[in-house]
Amino acid sequence: MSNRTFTMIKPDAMEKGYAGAIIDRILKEGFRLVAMKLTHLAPEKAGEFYAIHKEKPFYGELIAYMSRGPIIAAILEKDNAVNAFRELIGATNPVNAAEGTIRKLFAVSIEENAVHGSDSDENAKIEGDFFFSGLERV
Ligand code: FUP
Repeated sequence: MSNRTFTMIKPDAMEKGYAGAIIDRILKEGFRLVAMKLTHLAPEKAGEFYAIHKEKPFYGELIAYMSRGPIIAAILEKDNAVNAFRELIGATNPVNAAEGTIRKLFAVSIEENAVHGSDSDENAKIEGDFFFSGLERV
């Protein structure tokens, strides 16, 4: 089992100024930051990232939302990272998210749900590689 996962703080959470609180919560849960950057997805890049949802009715809105403002992308490390992080963020739809989870606290709706968390070790690697090519040094 891999000890890494990938996350994004999505545009709705960024717009509301929740980034600091979300990162604080992630660190307090014992995740270590492996890589992190603030970036802004072009619609084509957002479409590529969510290519798996291409045929879904919500795809167009998902791409418009994910590219409408800056996001923070990060690779996180902890034992059993993928499952531990999905537990921390809660269900995709905040209405169904458990009390105290990040989506329960900060998400608006299933469409604008504040954070992303990889759903498997394989996708964590693919998604991390999508944004980062290694630890950057200046
Ligand atoms: P999750 O793994 O919890 O991020 O959820 P999914 O991979 O199922 O969905 C990815 C994103 O698609 C969600 F974060 C928001 C969007 N989505 C919708 O807009 N409507 C839906 O009914 C389902 C997902």
